[in-house]
Amino acid sequence: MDGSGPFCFIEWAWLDVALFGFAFNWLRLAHVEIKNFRQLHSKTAGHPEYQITPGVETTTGPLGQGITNAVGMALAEKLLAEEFNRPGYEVINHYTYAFLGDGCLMEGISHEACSLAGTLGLGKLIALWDDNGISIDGRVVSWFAEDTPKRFEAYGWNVIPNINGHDAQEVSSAIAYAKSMRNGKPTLIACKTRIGEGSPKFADTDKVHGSPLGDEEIAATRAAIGWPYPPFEVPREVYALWDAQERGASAELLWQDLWQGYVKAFPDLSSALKRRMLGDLPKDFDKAVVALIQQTVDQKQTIATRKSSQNAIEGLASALPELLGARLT
Ligand SMILES: Cc1ncc(C[n+]2csc(CCOP(=O)(O)OP(=O)(O)O)c2C)c(N)n1
Ligand SMILES: [Mg+2]
Repeated sequence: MDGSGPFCFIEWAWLDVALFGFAFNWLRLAHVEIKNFRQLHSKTAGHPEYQITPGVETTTGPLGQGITNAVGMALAEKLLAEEFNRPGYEVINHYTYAFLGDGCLMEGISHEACSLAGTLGLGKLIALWDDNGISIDGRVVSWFAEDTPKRFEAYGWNVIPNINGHDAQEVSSAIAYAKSMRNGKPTLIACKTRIGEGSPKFADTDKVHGSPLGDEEIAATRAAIGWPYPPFEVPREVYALWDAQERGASAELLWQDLWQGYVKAFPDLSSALKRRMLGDLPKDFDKAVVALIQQTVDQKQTIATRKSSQNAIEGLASALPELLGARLT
């Protein structure tokens, strides 16, 4: 999950180099798409768009929206696992990861969502904060000075502070540690980074937030980080390192085996889960909705709109078990 839009180039790079296994290789992005970054109608837009780029499961871009979607996805995982898993059949069992920046943390919606994630104990949510102390308008200290680790601890999260975000091994160990805690809390990993790392003139400045570096500075950056390859050339070794086809295929085969057993052992549960994954409505959903509307019209109640909202949610929920909503009274 990309929290803040600007991160999405990481996603495009992953989708360019990664191979996941036979059923998921269609996710690979044609390398040429990378050249169309931030162009209208391209598959590599400046913010990820659902249904335009394979591998993008939701549209993000407004700051705070990515982490909030991630909370929703982690909640979905937890609810589905509780409802559908059976001893020996953990058919739902995955982590949700989110990247978020300073801008996401400033948005009010991130407070609401992250507070709820702590309250609900979404222990399989792992958020990586790009803790670079800078935003589009410069250093954040004069308008965003709160203690973010303390804020997340107060929500009931695990916090792993001071990780070097430029060190893949350190980040990977932090993720492994987050998974090992198993205390039912979501985890925030604070990844210290320098924006534009490697650019001699613009590193650690807001100038690299979104504007191109220019040819001269790009050449200087390549030299500074020791990257000898020409533009858009990805060395074979990188593709080889990101080739997870074997691991992906065997993980998928294992899951398919588990699923076949589950289908035999729990035919009703498995068909209900399959329907939800396909996004289909229950068989008699239309009839139930028409009956609910008719009943409401017949009752002609004079009630507060929040009460009618509650009635609608409760009425629909009995016909659509996956519906979530909040009672306000
Ligand atoms: C709700 C919302 N307001 C404004 C923007 C425009 N915007 C895009 S990125 C950004 C700054 C984000 O700063 P940060 O998360 O620190 O990213 P960094 O500069 O460190 O990459 C802003 C204001 C937006 N995408 N969404
Ligand atoms: Mg920042």
